[in-house]
Amino acid sequence: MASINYDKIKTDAAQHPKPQDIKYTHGTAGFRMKADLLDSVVYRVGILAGLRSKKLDGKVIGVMITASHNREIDNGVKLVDPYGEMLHQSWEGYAAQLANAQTEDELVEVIKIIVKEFDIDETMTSKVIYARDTRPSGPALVMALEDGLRSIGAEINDFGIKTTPQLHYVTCCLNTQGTEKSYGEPTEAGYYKKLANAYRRAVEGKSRPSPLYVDSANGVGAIKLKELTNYIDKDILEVIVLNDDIKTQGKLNHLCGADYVKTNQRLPLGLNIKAGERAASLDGDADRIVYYFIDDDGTFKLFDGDKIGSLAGSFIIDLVKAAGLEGINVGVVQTAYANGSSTHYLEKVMKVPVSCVPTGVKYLHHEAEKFDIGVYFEANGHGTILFSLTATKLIRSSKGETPEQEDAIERLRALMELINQTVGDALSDLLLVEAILANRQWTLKRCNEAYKDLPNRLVKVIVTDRHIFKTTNAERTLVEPAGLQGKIDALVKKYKDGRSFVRPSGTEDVVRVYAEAATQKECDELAYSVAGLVYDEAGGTGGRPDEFL
Ligand code: 16G
Ligand code: MG
Repeated sequence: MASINYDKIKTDAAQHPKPQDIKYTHGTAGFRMKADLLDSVVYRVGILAGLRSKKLDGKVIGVMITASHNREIDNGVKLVDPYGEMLHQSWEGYAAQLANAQTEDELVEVIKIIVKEFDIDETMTSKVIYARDTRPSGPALVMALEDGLRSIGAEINDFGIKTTPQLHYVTCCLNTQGTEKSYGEPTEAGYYKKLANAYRRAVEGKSRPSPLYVDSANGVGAIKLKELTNYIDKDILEVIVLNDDIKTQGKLNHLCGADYVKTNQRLPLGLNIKAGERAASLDGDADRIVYYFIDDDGTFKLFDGDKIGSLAGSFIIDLVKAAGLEGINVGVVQTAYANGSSTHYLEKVMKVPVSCVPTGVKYLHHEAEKFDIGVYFEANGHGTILFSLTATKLIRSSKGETPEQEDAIERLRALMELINQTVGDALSDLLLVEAILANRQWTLKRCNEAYKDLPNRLVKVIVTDRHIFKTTNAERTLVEPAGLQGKIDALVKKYKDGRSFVRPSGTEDVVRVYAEAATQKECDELAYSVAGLVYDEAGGTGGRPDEFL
């Protein structure tokens, strides 16, 4: 392989000029903003992916073009590291520098700095696989990405329209082929077969739960979920896919999808379930899922990521015990958004260790890796379960002494295959929840009785500069603006079971305020008082969020 051709980069980059006066930030999940501002960023991310692959001895790097649950006019781009993890943090700053280099000369300078900083062998091969969701801006951004990849001389592999977790899956498969960590067949069909076979094994001998209605946010999840269900016999799972219009412009995530349902705590448009029925919503790139049902009295009941995580955690713990594998330690990882009741239930009732980390998959994933089996779920519905290599080998090789033990071990083996361990995956998580319902022979309403959520409220505040907000203690305490936390604490003290925290969003230009308290009224009061405080004291713009005061 030849060295990097900097002249070619200069010429190519001129086709993707950086707009003036825009400062790009690498947020929680890569770059995300209005799609028409992303051309130069995506081109440069192509170069970055090539460099990252070179640094990792030619391992395959993934690039996903999506803006998840954001509006349809937004888009985004993020890198996937070789085993499906998010881009290593040490590279995020350089990603931003690349995106912000104003001229072609500056861009080349930054590339040279990266090469030097990471001691990259320029002649090393680089391999990149990429995919996109169904957004109308996707194809043009893919072309910009391909230009960037060609500029750096990467071997390219277009994986087409996929869910984000499918890209994580295939990246991991490509990099583990033929090793003891071999993750599966590196194709879309391989993904479906792996999940479908595992589901069949996980529910062996159990009767089918009632049909599941799925709101797929009019996004990529609709086509991929239908595909997946083609691999699973109707006798063991019946899924009715709704909000599957990926053609009509403006429908993606509009009044539907996991984020809408979680935030508004109500049914999405296009889905009318009756008492006793259950449904789930995916987000725009199908890496989040929340469940819900209509109670006998007609009320909407949300079964969010905390509930899913708690259900999965308790099911796994029971299986580990039933399998006679008590040596395996199970832990749960949450963020500050986890409902206080879920943390209480896990720690005090299930007696599971619970860690709290900052928002974002990169933090949750790494913390979960510290356990033999680490369950991580964000309240918003993003989550998965990680099995360490030791736990995997033990579960694979164990022989039960009784038929009951053998059965539990076999179910654990099936779950290990069923769960997409590379990242939270709405389709895999859907099968996980359905498998638990089938095994327990419980309704979702019965699962929901494990604990009762504390009323909670999330409020957005628009401020002049969200970057002045600095947090610590897994985002539960504000360090800056100085003095604000003390005032928040004073408000929280007034409410029974009150809790509130403030953090800058990593994906939107807003500050988020979360609050919970004993009753919905008190919780709303607390949330809006804190939001008002932030607005007044930290540069609020565009209307004070004081609807409830
Ligand atoms: C991104 C994160 C998700 C997080 C959310 C928070 C990844 C892959 N995704 O979607 O984990 O919950 O951002 O958004 O890390 P916020 O910072 O705007 O609240
Ligand atoms: Mg998403």
